[in-house]
Amino acid sequence: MPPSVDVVVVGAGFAGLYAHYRFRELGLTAFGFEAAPEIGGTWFWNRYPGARCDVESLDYAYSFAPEVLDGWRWSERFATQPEILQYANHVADRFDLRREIAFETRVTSADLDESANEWLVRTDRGDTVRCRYLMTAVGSLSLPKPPEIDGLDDYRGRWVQTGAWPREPVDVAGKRVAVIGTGSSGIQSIPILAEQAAHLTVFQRTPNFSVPAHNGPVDPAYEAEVRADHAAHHKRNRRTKGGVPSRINTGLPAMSVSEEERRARFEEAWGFGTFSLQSVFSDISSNPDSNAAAAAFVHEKIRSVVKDPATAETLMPKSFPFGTKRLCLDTGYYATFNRDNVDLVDIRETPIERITADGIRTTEQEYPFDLIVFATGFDAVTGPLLALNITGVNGVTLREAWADGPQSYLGLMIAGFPNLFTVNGPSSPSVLANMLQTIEHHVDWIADTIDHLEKNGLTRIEADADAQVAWAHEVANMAEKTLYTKANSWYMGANVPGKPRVFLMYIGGLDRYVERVESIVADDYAGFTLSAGGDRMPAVR
Ligand code: NA7
Repeated sequence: MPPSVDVVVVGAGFAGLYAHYRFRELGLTAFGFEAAPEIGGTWFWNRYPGARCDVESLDYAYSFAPEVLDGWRWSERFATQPEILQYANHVADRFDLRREIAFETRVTSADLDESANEWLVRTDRGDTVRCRYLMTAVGSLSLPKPPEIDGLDDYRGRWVQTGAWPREPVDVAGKRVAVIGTGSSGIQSIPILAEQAAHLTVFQRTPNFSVPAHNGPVDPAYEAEVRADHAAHHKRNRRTKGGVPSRINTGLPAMSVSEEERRARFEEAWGFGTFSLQSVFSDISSNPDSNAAAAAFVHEKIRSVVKDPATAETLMPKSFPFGTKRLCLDTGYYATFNRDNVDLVDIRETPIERITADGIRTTEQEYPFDLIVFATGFDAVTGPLLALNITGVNGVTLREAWADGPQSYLGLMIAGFPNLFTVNGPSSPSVLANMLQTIEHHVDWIADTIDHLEKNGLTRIEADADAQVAWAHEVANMAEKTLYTKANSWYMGANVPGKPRVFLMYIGGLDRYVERVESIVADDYAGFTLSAGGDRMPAVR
C-alpha cells in the first residue's frame, strides 16, 4: 500500500470503480478501500432472494466508454442482483479497475492535516495513507439499521438482514420464516421466500405502495434503440428528471382530465411498470387531490388482488401520501397474501414485544420461527458518511457539523472539509434519480474539478458556508412544496431513532441539478473557495 497518493477513494461499488477509471485517465495516483471482499457495493451486500434493480437494466448501466457494451447483454428488463454484480465485475475486468483497491478493509477515520493540506486515512487493518483529495463513494443505502427489537441475543434460530445477506446459502426450504419490514427489500423478497418456506409470517408496521414491475426479457426494440446510440441515450437520460426516459408521461395535472381519462392513464402506467404511476401526471407528488386519486387507484388494485378483505385492508397504505415513501416495484407481492402458507401480522395493532428463544412475541401471541429476516432498512445517505469518522478544519468532526442535520453544498462538498468530495452526498438528487446517472455525473464533476485545480496550480477547494446554507434552503424549500415531507420516511431521516428530520435529497430533478452545477462551474465555481497553499486566490478559468 502506498504511504501517500493523490486521491483515496472509499468504496468500490459503481461510483468507486468509475472514480478509479477517471483518476487513472487523468494521471492521478489513487488508492481505494472496500469493506467487502469484492467490488459491487450495494449489489454485493443486498443478495437477498428477489433482489433486483427497479430501474430498467438498459438505463441502469455505465455510459462512460463505448467498451462498456462489449460482450455484455442484460437478460431481463429489471436485472437481478447476481447479474448486476456480474456486470460490475465485467466492467472492472475490462478496465482493470481492482488493481489499486484494498478489500476487506474498512476506513475507520479520516483526519484533515491542515498544515500539509492532506487527509490522513486510517483503516481497521492498521493502514495509514495520506492523500491530497479524499472521495467517498460509500453508497446511500449501505449501512443497514441494526435490529432494534429486544431479545435477539436469546433467539436460538437463525436471523439475517436483507442489506447484509450472507454469501453462504441461507436455508429457507421447509422452514418457518418471519420477515420484519415491508419496504422495498421486504416486498421483493417476500414472494420468493413464500415459495420456498414451509410457512412465512410477514410483520408489517406500515404498508407500502407497490406497483407491478412487469419484469421479463429485455425488449429487443428498446435494446436496439439504446445500442444504436449508447452515448446519446445516456446523455438524454441525464437531462431528465429521474435519469431515465419518461415514457408514460402526460405532462398534465391529474385533475385537469376527466375521471375516465385519469383512470385510463393510471391503468396504462400500472401496465407499464417502473415509477410511471408517479410520473404519468405532473402533480402526483405535489397536489393532494391528484395524489389521493393515485392512492385510491392502488387501493382498488390491492382489493382486486387480495382475496381476504381484511388482509387487503391491512395491506393498504393510508398513513402517508402515495409515493412519498419510496414506491416499490414487485413481482406478485400482493398475490402472495392469497397463499395458504403466508400470514400477515399488523404490528401497529399488535406490536412486537420482543424476540424470544423460539421466535417473536407480539402483544397477542408468540410465533415460533426457524429464520427471522430483518428487512428493516438503512441509515440512509448520512449514516455511511458519519461512520467514516471524518474530522475537518479546527478539529471539527462531521458528526458535530451535522448535529442538527446534514449540510452540504450540492451534495458534493461540505464547508469545513476541504478537498473532501462526496458522491451522492445529502442534498444531491441521489436516490431520487437513476443512481448510475448521478454516480457518473458526480464522479465526472469531482475528477474535472481536481483536474482544474491541478492545471491551475491550486491545491485546495472548499465549499463556502454561506453558499451551503443557501443551497440547504433551496433544497428544503423545494421539498416543502411537495407531499414528501408529510411521510415518516427514510427520505426524511425518520426511520432512524434520533436522526434529525431533514429531507435528504434534492427533489428538483436531475436535469435541473445538472444545469445548476454546470452554471456554478461556469461562474468560477461560485460558492466554492479555491486556493493554492495557505494563500487564498480567486479561481482561474
Ligand atoms: P425501508 O424502505 O426503510 O423499509 C424498512 C421496513 O422495515 C419498513 O416497512 C419499516 O416500517 C420496517 N421497520 C423498520 N424498523 C422496524 C422495526 N424496528 N420494527 C418493525 N418494522 C420496522 O428499507 P428497505 O431495505 O426495504 O428499502 C430501502 C431502499 O433500498 C429502497 O427504498 C430502495 O431504494 C432500495 P416503517 O415504514 O418504518 O413503519
